[in-house]
Amino acid sequence: MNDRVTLPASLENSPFFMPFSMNRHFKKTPRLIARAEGIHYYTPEGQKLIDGTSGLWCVNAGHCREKIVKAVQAQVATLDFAPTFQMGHPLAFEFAERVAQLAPGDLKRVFFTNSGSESVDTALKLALAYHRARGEGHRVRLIGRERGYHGVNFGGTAVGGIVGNRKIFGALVAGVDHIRHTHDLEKNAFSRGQPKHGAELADDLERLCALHDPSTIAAVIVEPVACSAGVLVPPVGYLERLRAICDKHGILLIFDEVITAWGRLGKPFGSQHFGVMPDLITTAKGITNGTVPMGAVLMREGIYQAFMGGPEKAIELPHGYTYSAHPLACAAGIATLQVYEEEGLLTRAAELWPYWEAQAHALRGLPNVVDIRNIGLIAAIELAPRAGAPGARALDAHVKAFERGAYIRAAGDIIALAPPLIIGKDGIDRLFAIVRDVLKTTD
Ligand code: PXG
Ligand code: PLP
Repeated sequence: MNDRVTLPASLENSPFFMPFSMNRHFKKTPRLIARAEGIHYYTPEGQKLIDGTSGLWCVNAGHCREKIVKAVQAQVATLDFAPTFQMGHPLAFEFAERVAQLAPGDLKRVFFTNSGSESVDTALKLALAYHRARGEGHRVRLIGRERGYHGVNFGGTAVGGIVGNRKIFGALVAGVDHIRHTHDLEKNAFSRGQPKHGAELADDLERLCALHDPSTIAAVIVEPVACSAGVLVPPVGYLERLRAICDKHGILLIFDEVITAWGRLGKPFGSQHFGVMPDLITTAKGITNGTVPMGAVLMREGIYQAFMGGPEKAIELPHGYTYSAHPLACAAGIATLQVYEEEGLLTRAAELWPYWEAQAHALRGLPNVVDIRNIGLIAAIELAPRAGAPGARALDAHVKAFERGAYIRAAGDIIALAPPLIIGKDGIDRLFAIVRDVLKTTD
């Protein structure tokens, strides 16, 4: 145990402004984590918790993996930081090569960022600049989807479709519109895998094309599975239809794979599971197993080449972050991909899928459960909200689960589960036993 972990007597007046948190409530009744190993977290008092959400959907290979820890330790003592603006360090090129090897189709060019939010804003800027470089600078509009989550920077907030994340931040970015979301409990409740109904919701993009004229639209961004808004799995045929409409109108399709990449759906990328190729992919989280912040944008060869036409002694893309391709992140990323490969983790969700699905759907019939849905190693349990108190029921379940030995996420009244891909049947049983017990006793 890390002997530097000291517990303050009280957090009530702590200066830490916690992200996406109920600060005052949490600081009165804190739930702290001091240590992690494999699929478990440990509280400062030593209580063991199953990590039911891979941290925040990022620790796909499980916690504190020796190979990754050692790679980062060695790197920090060798090259702590090096610029990648007009300079380079070998690991950046090596890591890009390894990411490209796993990337689908011809999405083999890699731009490094430090988070999913930065990946999203980078992809949106790339889309605009790409069209301009090809003489289609009139394509200025960006289309997102209701209930989409694309991080918290200005572009991502603007194309995002979770109302609570947008409404207090002013006018955001001009020229953004949204297609309808795909969630339809009346038709699709208790679907296993992709729901049957709703492919035609992709046609909502045609509505926006008719409204704005397609020649003004640069890109459409969607999550292949909308995870943050409560695991909205795309209906059968939906993503294919979105792809066809984008092709018809010359619109770039961006898949935000910040959660669906790195094995979560049983393939390296979610696009490969669905068999639908986007033009750009945003990724982060699992790219370094959550160890060191990093993100990346993958793009098709034609997009990269569109920037390479000018004079050689000119900066092709005036965009990048101080920490793009940070040496620690590259070291963590290379070791992470090795662990994924050695342990077959990028396809393991496909093997666990039937067992996972059966255990998830076995919760049907418990109090207040109005839907259960699943894909890959992801499941969501949607609860009916308490009258006048949306979110309260799932928050209670989150707190109760913590007390009983599991860390699970609540998004509104939806419980989301996505454990590390190293989990076994025994771990899945233990996780669902706790969730069952919690649901039985949550009024
Ligand atoms: N796009 C998608 C699809 C995401 O899921 C981001 C962008 C932003 O990534 P960063 O690294 O900037 O946070 C995300 C992040 C949750 C939860 O519990 C989900 C995310 C982050 C934190 C919590 O659903 N997704
Ligand atoms: N703000 C100022 C004043 C800066 O100098 C920089 C980077 O040089 C940034 C913001 C952007 O920081 P980052 O590159 O870490 O995103």
